[in-house]
Amino acid sequence: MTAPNANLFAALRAAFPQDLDAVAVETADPGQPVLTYSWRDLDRATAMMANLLASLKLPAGARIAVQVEKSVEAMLLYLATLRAGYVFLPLNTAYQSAEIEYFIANAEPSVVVCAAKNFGWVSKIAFKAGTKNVFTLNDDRTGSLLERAAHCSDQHTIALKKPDDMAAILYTSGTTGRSKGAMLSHGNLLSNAAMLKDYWGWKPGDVLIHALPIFHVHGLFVALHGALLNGSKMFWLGKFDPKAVIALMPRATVFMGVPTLYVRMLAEPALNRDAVRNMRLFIAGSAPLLIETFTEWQQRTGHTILERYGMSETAMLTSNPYAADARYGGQSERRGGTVGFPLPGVSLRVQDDEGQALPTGEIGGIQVKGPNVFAGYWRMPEKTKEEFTADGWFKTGDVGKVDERGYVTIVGRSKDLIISGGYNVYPAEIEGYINELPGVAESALVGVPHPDFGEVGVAVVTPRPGATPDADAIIAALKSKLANFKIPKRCFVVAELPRNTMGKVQKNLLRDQHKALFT
Ligand code: MCA
Ligand code: AMP
Repeated sequence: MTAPNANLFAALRAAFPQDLDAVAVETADPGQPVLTYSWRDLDRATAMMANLLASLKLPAGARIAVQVEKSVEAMLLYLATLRAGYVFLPLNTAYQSAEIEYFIANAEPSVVVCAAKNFGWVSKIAFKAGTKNVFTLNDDRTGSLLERAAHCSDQHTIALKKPDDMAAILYTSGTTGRSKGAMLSHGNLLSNAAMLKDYWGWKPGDVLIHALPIFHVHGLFVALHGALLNGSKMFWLGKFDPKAVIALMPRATVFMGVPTLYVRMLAEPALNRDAVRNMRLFIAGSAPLLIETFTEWQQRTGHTILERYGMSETAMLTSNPYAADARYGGQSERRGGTVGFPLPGVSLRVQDDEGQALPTGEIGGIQVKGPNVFAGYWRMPEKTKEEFTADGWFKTGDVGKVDERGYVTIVGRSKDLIISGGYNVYPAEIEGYINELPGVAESALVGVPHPDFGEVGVAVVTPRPGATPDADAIIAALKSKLANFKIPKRCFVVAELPRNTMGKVQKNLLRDQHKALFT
């Protein structure tokens, strides 16, 4: 007997509702015309794009790197890449040329898709790296990708895939050195999506408000797969807008967002019990949800946000319960400040630095195992080895504990990482750029509390002897090199950085010193 097709798209396609003319996606950006796409449109458009990719005669496992503004067509390109059996490589639109150059050189994509306005510099980088095909795709349904796909057939047989075949590469930075590409398989993504469909109680009639970017796990996998696997309609926003999301709520049932989105909606007087009367579930993740936000949301709307925890390397790992969880004595409470229980199929343990398992309630490094955990980093076997224990558990770099009721709490990170508005900023990367600037001896980037983004980066810089580097000039210089969310929100030039007896910079002291800058 032949094995069933493990292509993730095959599972998503099988979940399309019987009525293919029903609305699958409705755009909802304020001030823009409303566009609707039926399930038939999704099927036909992904077939045409998949046929275009197939016509390029790409090698097996070819990477399709995509840096475009969020649009329904960009989402269809992701689905078409799965459908054609290639590997999707999404890139944040904020990345600038030095960042893109690294990703393209490292991943060696066969196809690069970018916005027409960036074609000049992106194609130069891509052609230099040996990429043969560069297409454009704009958020107004124009560009060479769609022009070429328009000539392709709308019939396409979904490419045959095995569970371990790679579906996507998501770049995630390391504590030292450059970004690593986490290789996620069809099996990783489908097992996670299918389990979440069940755990979060997706049901007929659910409607998702999709307001997250689609170049990271949260928007691309958790939200999108959730809706598609349930055959659910999506309201589609190219950019998050708190007023627009609140106005959509009476016609929707599910919303997912990073904490900043909840903070911004709470600032809107229109957010009240009447606005959320039809909503079934609010989910938060990607960064810690402050207990104040959790409580205020409960008071204003009567809804308890369900917080969950995941990573690019693993998709979702833990979640507060949606309903009574029989594995944990039927507990159903969504507890603020915790990230809930390990998801079904996911094993989680807490270890100390010596690799000893820690008892309930004790704080240590969180390690995980499960069908969702990635195979490794693209072309970095050594890095992959470092991140796994000898007995095969993935070291998350998050520090936490499991309480006697089974709830997991994240208390910190052993990795030097700042999460700002749901985006990751790796201090080592930013410090590297600052240290190269004229007049700079060394620098330290620390995360401090911020009312909107949760946490933001602040740079502390020392001058070279005789030099007087200017804080504003440092920020301005970084802006021309790095994605905007990575730019420190403030910069200080000081005589020296605090160090411990081992000579290591004491970032905790700097963090403490600047903790009230924005609050
Ligand atoms: C924008 N800015 C930021 C951020 N976003 N600064 C710090 N952190 C940010 N996240 C700055 C820009 O640099 C700019 O500054 C100014 O804000 C306005 O930029 P704009 O793009 O207009 O901002 P925005 O539209 O208001 O964006 C804020 C946002 C966005 C909507 C919160 O950051 C966002 O969509 N975040 C979600 C990220 C996400 O999906 N993460 C999931 C990762 P200037 O004017 O000075 O240039 S997946 C993940 O983490 C794991 C696996 C998981 O568990 O899900
Ligand atoms: P990424 O590199 O984008 O995959 O980010 C993954 C990291 O985001 C995790 O290792 C955590 O540090 C953090 N994270 C995700 N969800 C949560 C959450 N609910 N609470 C705290 N941290 C989170």
